[in-house]
Formats: sequence, C-alpha cells, structure tokens
Amino acid sequence: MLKLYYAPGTCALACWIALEWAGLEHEVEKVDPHAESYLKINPLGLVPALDIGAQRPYTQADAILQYVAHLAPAAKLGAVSDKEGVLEFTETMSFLTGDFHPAFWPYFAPQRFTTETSSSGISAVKESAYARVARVLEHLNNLIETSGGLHVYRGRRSVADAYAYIMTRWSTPMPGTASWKNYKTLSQFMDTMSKDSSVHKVLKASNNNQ
Ligand SMILES: N[C@@H](CCC(=O)N[C@@H](CS)C(=O)NCC(=O)O)C(=O)O
Repeated sequence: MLKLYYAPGTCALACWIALEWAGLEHEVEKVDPHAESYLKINPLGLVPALDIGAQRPYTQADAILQYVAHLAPAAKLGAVSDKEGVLEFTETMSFLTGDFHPAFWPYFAPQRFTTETSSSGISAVKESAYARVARVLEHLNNLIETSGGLHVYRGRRSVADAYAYIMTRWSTPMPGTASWKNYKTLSQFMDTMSKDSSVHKVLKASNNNQ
C-alpha cells in the first residue's frame, strides 16, 4: 500500500488530496521532518515522502503528484496527452515547485537566508518574501483566469490544483498583494477548493492526526 509521510499545513497535503482524488488506497504518517527517524526516510529533512513498497521511499512533491496522476489515469489528474498539453502541464508543475514554493522560503525559514540574528534582521528577511509571493500569486491568478475554468491547468481538475491550493493558503496572513485575497479569480479558486470534500477531509484529518 502507498504510504505518505506528511506534516500539517505543508505541501505534503497536496499529495494526500491527490491520493484521495485518485481513489488510491493509501495510509499516512504524520512526521517531524527534522526528527532523526525521518531523516532515514528523507535525509534532506523535508516532506513529503511516499513509500511505494520499493527499496526506498520517494520524495519531491511534483514527482509524487505526477506519479499519483499516472497511477490513476481514469481520474484524469495529469496532463492531457498531446505534446503541447504535456509541455504545459510540466511547465505548470515546474512553476509551482520551482518558483511558487521557494517564494515562501524566506518567510518560513528566514534564519536560513541571513547571518543576522537580531529580531529586526530576521523580520526584514521575512518581509522580503512578500514581493516575490505577490509576483507568483499574480502569475497563478493569470494561469487560472486563462485556463478556461476555476482550475490551474486547462480548465480541468488536476494535481496542480491541489498543489496550488495548499501552497496558496500560506499567503493568508500576508499583507496586501502578498495575500491570495487580493486576487479575484484566485479567491474564487480558493473558495471552490475549500468546499471540495477531499480537501475538507484532508485538512481536518491532518490537523487531528496525532
Ligand atoms: N523540494 C521539496 C521541498 C519540500 C519542502 O520544502 N517541504 C517543506 C514543507 S512544505 C518542509 O518539509 N520543510 C521543512 C524544512 O524546511 O525544514 C519538494 O518539492 O517536495
């Protein structure tokens, strides 16, 4: 059986939502990404990781999400099959993993981006994330606006929706253009996603699981 390692609030929840959408049998384990025991699963100390019953668990949200989509073709959670569709899907997933996610790093782990230890120095690094977050939110808003429906990719549900939704939530407490609330289409997307039964189930279970 597939086993997902996650921590509450993290991008690993996107993989969990994708597993639910795909209708694949799975179990989950809540971990502390920095715990000694978890470093044996992912030496980088990052979630998600997925145990597929192979010699080692696999990591990287993008890879796991695309794997889940491949395992359940009937659920149509991945790329449409024409070449341009595949390119566009890969482009979308690369944007989410390579541009969107890193925009938040200075906010979540400011100490990694400065040698300053004063609280004002740390706050300055945190706040420096806002401009980049605004940029990627605006891009995501445009992607949804031009996709032909309230979805990130080609007007239809895909694992990219789950990934975008979970990460966009991180901007909720941010000011002005650094919050998803500032973007009309993105706000509609967030609203729709929050009403999805699998999203609801995962958010509830991930916060309650001990
Ligand atoms: N490249 C990895 C990054 C995963 C990642 O940054 N995960 C975050 C949660 S969203 C994490 O585990 N953070 C713990 C830390 O940075 O110490 C992926 O895309 O899966």
